[in-house]
Amino acid sequence: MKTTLKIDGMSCEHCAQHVKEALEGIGGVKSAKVSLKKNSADVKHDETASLTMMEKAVKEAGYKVII
Ligand SMILES: [Cu+2]
Repeated sequence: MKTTLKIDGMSCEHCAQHVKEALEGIGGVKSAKVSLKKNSADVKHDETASLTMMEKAVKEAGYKVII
């Protein structure tokens, strides 16, 4: 499965890296490709990783998922 998230609050590559690590720390997420330029994250995951979990992880890292 692949989910594209819109991320708010990223201002540099470190932010993008934080978001990537936060998303990849979720069980069920295989990889996360974060684009600072597009303010988005392409997340490859299985059915155990929910959108709610992704939102929570991004929020805990200090950023926001825009729905
Ligand atoms: Cu930053």
